[in-house]
Amino acid sequence: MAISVPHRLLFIDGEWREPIKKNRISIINPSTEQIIGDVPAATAEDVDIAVEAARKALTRNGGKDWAAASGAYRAKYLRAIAAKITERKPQLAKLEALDCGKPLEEAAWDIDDVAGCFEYHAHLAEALDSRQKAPLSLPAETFKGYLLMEPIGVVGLITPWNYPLLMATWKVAPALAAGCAAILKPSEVASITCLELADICMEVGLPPGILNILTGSGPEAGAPLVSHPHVDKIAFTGSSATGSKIMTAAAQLVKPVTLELGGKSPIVVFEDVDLDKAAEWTLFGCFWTNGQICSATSRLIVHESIATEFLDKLVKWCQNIKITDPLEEGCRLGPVVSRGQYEKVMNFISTAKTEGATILCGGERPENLEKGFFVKPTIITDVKASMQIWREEVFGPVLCVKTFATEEEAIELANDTHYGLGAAILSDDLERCERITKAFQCGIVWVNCSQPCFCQAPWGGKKRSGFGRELGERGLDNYLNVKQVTQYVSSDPW
Ligand code: TXE
Repeated sequence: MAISVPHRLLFIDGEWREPIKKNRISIINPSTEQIIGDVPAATAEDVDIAVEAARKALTRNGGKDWAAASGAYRAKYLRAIAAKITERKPQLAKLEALDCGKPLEEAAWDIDDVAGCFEYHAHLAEALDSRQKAPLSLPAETFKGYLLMEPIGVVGLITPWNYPLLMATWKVAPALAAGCAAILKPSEVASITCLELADICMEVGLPPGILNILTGSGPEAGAPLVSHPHVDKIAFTGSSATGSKIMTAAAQLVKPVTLELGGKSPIVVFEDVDLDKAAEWTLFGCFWTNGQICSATSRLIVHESIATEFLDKLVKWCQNIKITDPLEEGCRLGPVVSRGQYEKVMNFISTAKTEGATILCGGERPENLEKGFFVKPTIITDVKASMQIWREEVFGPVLCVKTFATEEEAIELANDTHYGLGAAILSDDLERCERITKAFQCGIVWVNCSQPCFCQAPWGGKKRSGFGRELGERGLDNYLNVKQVTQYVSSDPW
């Protein structure tokens, strides 16, 4: 089925609105380099209008329409959105594949995850009702204490391009479940499906102003959202550099932020593994979504006794990965998202060569593809821990490799990074896995796998990978103000 990009406007106060400055941003298909449509470009004026709409939505009817309604009431909307997402999965998956270049099959998994995430947060919204007035056990009989879980208010959600609709959902679903009103600012690089979410919200009759979606650039639409005095919290996923800017701007207003930033996650492979299974997880862990995952396990740390055999296997498998247009049957690896990202990845590879590393395979565009931002899966060896390729996030299909002799050495290599998002260990010795799990300095550990992600499990990192957790009950709590109430219950004077 041929697919066209719907012409959309900004989604503000439950309706489509032309951006005040009437500008639009072109969408480029990364496989063909052709312009396939455009999205509206919001500016500070549109942000003001959306924030005003969100504030009104929270207080409408004394708050009873949303913020002060029961979690069960809000859950109905979350479930209705989930059902519509599932109904529109074929269209949404194709748009996602077109926009950001991921294979259609992967885009379809993402859409399933989006529906699952809304569904899961419907449960959390219902469970929130039973968390209201949770009694506190106070050490004085003359006092009674309890907790009220209140929405934090109007939230600004700023998201990246690698999982456009899924990353938006990780923030929108808990914000709505908690009773907040939100302004979503997706990445200007890929935001088509986020505007389709707006269309779905209209279809299910979400109260106006509860979710507003402003496409546009970081400086023009993202920055005014962060520094808006009536936005109570910012949740951000993106680069560490932008995360740092957002934290600085938010600090001026002492505004809470959660930051899910970059990574350079290790995968440690011991000599006792089944090499085929380990190779599969290693390739999946680094090349899924074309390596454009914050948690990509892009530093392979392999035991020296199996390194040659293991790398031979990885290289052979890499050579058989089908690289083509993401909408083509059997595509396993599409293009990276944009020309800018393509040039960034190629620069990393050429710097690695200049610094003395060896390109074991890949390192170039596929010979048969003239157009598109394609990069062959690349494995780099003879890497030193001081090299840029070992230290910085590439965000492309590039795996770099070091070997180790002892467990201590493996842990030291794994932790020798400014980042701390994920880490994987592959070994048959489960006691060793447990020891190393504790030693890893990060927020997510995969044992005998890499990348599986469930919305029940809290997601986030430490060090320069950011702070705060998304998903799970902890993720919901980011959007809540926990109000403690202490009541004097004795008839005696105090
Ligand atoms: O990211 P940005 P970009 C990494 C990856 C990639 C690099 C650059 O290494 O190569 O970041 O990608 C908005 N105030 N990741 O430029 O700038 C922006 O519009 C407010 C890792 O796309 O971090 C977008 O919506 N908002 C990452 C969002 O921030 C601002 C996923 C992310 O953009 C802003 C993507 C500002 N001043 C890229 N400037 C991950 N952790 O998953 C930009 N934005």
